[in-house]
Amino acid sequence: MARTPLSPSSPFSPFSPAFWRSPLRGPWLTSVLGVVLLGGITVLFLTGLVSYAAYNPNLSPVNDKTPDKGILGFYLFSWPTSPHWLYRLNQGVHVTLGITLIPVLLAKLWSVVPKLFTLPPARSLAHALERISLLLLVGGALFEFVTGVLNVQLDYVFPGSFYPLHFYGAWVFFAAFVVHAVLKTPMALRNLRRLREESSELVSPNPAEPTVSRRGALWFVGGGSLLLFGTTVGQNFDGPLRRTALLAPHGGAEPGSGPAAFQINKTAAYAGIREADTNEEAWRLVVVGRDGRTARLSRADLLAMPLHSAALPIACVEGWSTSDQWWRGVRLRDLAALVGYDADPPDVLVESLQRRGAFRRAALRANQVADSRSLLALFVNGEDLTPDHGYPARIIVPAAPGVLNTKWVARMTFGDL
Ligand SMILES: Nc1nc2c(c(=O)[nH]1)N[C@H]1C(S)=C(S)[C@@H](COP(=O)(O)O)O[C@H]1N2
Ligand SMILES: [Mo]
Repeated sequence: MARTPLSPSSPFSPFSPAFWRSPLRGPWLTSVLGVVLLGGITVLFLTGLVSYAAYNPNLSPVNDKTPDKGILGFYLFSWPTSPHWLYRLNQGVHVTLGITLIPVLLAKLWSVVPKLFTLPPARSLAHALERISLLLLVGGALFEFVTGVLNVQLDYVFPGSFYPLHFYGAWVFFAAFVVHAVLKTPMALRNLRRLREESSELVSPNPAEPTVSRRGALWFVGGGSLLLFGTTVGQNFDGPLRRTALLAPHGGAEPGSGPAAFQINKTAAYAGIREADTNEEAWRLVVVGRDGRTARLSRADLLAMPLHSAALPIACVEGWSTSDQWWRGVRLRDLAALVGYDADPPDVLVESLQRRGAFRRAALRANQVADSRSLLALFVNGEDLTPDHGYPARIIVPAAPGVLNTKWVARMTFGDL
């Protein structure tokens, strides 16, 4: 055969094993990285499923961004309200771990990249099936990491469709991942225990001089992960620690100073909230209940109701969260009682007066309405809500994702959804 650069016998062709010269590649390195990913990706999948359940996706059609999820929604459960930091912890782990694993994923793909170029493409049916599953595995991994990072960094670049993409992608990816893990984990563990390199198609037949040891390479990957971790994890804390989150989104959205100095997602200006709509004269909260019973309440009316306090965080799907803030306002279940639901309050649909941007309404479950810490907050940390945090009134619910804590509330409709 002519030795054209692309023929497998030419050392200049990626289809030739001799083309891949790094002396680092081999079963040990691939196995170490694989075992780290085995644990890490399992945790990512589980925290991802849990996070999805936290949205109350079955409160259709308001919250549900994946209407055709079918049996993939089999596990959905009523998201609890305790412990109040549940979503904060879960989502913090999901996003921080996902970002931290990026160098490990890239190193793992690098360590096996020669296999991509194996010829012939399929030696047998079984081999063909294995390669297709690898396509789903690698494609799925890249897809999930890329959509996750884009969502965290760019805030819904795919209008309204991040949820179905990331949700279905997770199932495809994880199915391929399970197959791969079942097939490869026993061998990976053997490779780790033996430590000595056996012959393997991963080992270059034509290795270049090493410039770094395998352990050195591993330290390099670990160092990359540590760097990402260190520049991300701070977004889960207030104060100076948040400033260490160099990679976190909203790095520029300065929360300012004073009692309301905690992270802001969308500002009042962004959401098109005008003072003319929120001042004492203009703003009324409309509460609708049993048999259409309706109450129209000014902020003064709300202040005349029993006020309660709760220390609760804001925790966003993007992976940032605040520590507990002191919210003060009217209990959601007291509002339900006002319109005919004295005992056993039902679900509620909350609508914002916001006109701009994607977010307008969110639904809460009966168990969330019933919790005595679930408030229509009027104050935070001892002062009136600021416009950016939702003045005149916002929802705050324990353990719920931030997106359910509607700001600038205009209307609440109680009833089973
Ligand atoms: N009306 C309205 N409410 C909203 C939002 C919004 O864009 N508009 N963003 C939600 C999201 S995604 C989060 S994380 C929290 C953030 O609250 P904060 O800006 O007070 O920190 O508000 C929620 N409430
Ligand atoms: Mo959010």
